[in-house]
Amino acid sequence: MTELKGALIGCGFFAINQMHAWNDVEGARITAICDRDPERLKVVGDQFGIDRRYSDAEALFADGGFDFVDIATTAESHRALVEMAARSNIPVICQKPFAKTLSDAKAMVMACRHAGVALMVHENFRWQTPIQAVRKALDAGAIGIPFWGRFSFRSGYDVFSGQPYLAQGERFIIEDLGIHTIDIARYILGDVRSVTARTKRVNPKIKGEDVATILLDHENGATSVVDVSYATKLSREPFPETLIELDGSEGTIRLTQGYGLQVTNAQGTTTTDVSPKLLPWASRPWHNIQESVHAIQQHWVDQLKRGAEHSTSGADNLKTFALVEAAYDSAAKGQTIDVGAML
Ligand code: NAD
Ligand code: 89Y
Repeated sequence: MTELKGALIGCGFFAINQMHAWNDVEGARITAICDRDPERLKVVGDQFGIDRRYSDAEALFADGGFDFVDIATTAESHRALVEMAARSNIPVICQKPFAKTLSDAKAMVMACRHAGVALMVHENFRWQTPIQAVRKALDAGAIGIPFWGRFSFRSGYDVFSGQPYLAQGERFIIEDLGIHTIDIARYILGDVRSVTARTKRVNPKIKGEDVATILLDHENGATSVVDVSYATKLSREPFPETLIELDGSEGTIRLTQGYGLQVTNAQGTTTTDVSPKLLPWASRPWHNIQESVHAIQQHWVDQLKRGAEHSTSGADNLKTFALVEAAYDSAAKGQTIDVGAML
């Protein structure tokens, strides 16, 4: 198999996971890195033995010599960097949140489409082992046709120590975490027609909302609730588990805390352990997310080599991103938002 060469831009907190995963992915390796912060460039360059180091993305693209770029910076820089990749005809992976606004996100998809380069958003949560197991059970017809769902992420975990910028933005949980939960809802129950949301800030030390309750009307007639909180103190901390409840015409699925998958139908109830693997470089409780980083990056390489569309392509992610925008809009106006009109 020819090995693809990649460049990674943004050597911060989460990029460490991406770099570890690239070491394990078959068919690709990172040969150049870029960060405008010289300290981060040195830490990641030394840890992963990368000699080609750039402080400026324009200089990285000008030198070239790589087959794809993995953008692991925060959202403010995504549009400029994705457009740089498109101008250089380089296929591109971009971290979530894809952009600052839906119109930026649309422009980024268009730029890559016009350049004819692949664009995948690093929307990894749907690649988690437990989420894949739920999808598999549904596809096998275990509960017939689902008509209702709940996708729940409630935690009191301190995400601010590793990612201090999360405490500083006007927007927090929907844009940062709920975006994944909404994407899972779309992945499991399909695209969404309209959104109604309510938000709250409980933690006085942060700027944005840390609690959101979102009602989704799916195009197939199913209804789901996405509820997310970083203000929920529980006896057993579930971070970073997404819990799922699905009711279908022939039974129910429950993805419970501790990675148990319970399926109930006419045959009775089965409970399966769908825990993620603890990869050699991973650490609890992040291992669920870390395993999904490896899975999505392997998917990137496999689909790129086949010339096939990625599960979380830029075009697919516009539909998740629009739901995030719609949720904020709904909470601000106290109204239900028609999503079709936004896309
Ligand atoms: P971070 O601030 O720790 O790291 C970002 C790095 O990018 C910094 O080192 C910064 O110097 C560098 N950078 C920013 N703009 C640049 C530019 N124009 N050129 C070169 N370097 C630049 O942020 P983080 O916590 O690692 O988050 C990065 C992204 O990953 C965010 O969008 C975040 O939402 C996302 N994230 C995703 C997951 C997931 O599971 N998918 C988990 C955590 C974070
Ligand atoms: O940034 C977030 C993400 O994408 O997954 C969890 C997280 O690190 C904190 O909410």
